[in-house]
Amino acid sequence: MPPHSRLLDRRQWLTRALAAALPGSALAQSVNLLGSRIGPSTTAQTIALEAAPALFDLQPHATTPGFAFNGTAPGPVLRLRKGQPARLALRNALGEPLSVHWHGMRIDNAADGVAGLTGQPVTGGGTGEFSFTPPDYGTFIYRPLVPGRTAELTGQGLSGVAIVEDPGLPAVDVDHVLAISDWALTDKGQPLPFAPGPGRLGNVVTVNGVLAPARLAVAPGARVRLRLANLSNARIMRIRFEGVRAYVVAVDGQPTDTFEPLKATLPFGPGHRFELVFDMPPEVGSKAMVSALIGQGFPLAIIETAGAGRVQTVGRPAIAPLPPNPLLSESIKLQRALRADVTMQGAGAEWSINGKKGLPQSDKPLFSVKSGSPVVLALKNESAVPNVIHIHGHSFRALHPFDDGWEPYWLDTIIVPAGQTIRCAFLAGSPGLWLIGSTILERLDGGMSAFFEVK
Ligand SMILES: [Cu+2]
Repeated sequence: MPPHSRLLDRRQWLTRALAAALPGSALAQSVNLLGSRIGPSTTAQTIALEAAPALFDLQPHATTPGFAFNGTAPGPVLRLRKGQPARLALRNALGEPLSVHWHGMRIDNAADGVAGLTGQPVTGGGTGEFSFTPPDYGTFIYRPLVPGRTAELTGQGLSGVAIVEDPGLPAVDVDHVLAISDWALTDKGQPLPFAPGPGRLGNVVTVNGVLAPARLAVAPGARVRLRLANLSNARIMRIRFEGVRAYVVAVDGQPTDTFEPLKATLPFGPGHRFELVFDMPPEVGSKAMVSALIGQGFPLAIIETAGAGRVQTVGRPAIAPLPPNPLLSESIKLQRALRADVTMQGAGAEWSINGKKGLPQSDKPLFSVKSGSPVVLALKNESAVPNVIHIHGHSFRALHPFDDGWEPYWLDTIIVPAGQTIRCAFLAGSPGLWLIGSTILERLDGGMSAFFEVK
């Protein structure tokens, strides 16, 4: 086939994909679309996303201008299948370049969506097509990653949750996403100005695009799986579970041995995901609550038993772990690891790693390593505030401070307290240039990023 006609085919495919995913009128009406609710789930391996200006109803008697994927913020929950190629058709109806990064997914580097590092962004008014194959089950985040512009693009509403669906074992009665965002708004609902700084903390918290708390009615005795994702630009919170015994079954998308969090609380930085399973009490009107420990405690979600239906709880097995991910090695030969420091510094609007500003200025990798080789990074936070650091395309283990033991879960994002060092270990994944960057997006834009090369 001559290249000319192949190009036409690609264009035709893109148009068809967009037409299939968006009702005919949605493309034309995407401006002035009133809807802050999370979009309906899609299960297609062909994902059509349109990023466009939108209006949200986040406060009474006010509309908030922002940006939306397919008309909502967060965008639709994307449900993908493990090991099967997914195709993204992206229409960028904004006036500036846009990329889509699949936060936490260990996919090919070319699909990682770091503008200027792993590929080129889609220009304003343009379209692009990307394909990737998710290797792991789990809960992930999609959002723009355009160095210098990520904070504003995301803070205006562009982010969403992507789920790679597992077989649903052990079985639960309810599987529900809680996507948490915070918005910095005036009392008239207008976004406060975006400016470089240490991080934009919101004053309006939404869960799945509606004002917190989200309310969920389930059958008495229901076994519930909650998938929490922190989509906020900068908000590090502690979350607490009340009214039930909640067990963590996955951290940052990867299954873990189940554990009950200490004092029923978890640290929850931007970019983190947790999956929890718990059993609701058998009585009608019982409540469970997920709250953020902000101020006196702030309810994010209230789950209440209602209705005449009753789940069969007699003889039900205890809450058990998800099957482990066979692709993640249980042993990493630390003695043979390449070792490198990732030193975080900064304040105000100026942030750096190892004394250098990252993308788009930096052009040299921190280190180069062969695929499959062990790597140990010392994540050193020399700033006066906690930092949240994320390694693209890899899941890592946090090592114990005084020996080479490790925490019993995998992470792709970690909170490093001020003045502290946390070491982490992983096996270098697929070839390419992988970003290490702050998930406090104002710091990412302000220079807190670097990258390494896998050969
Ligand atoms: Cu990421």
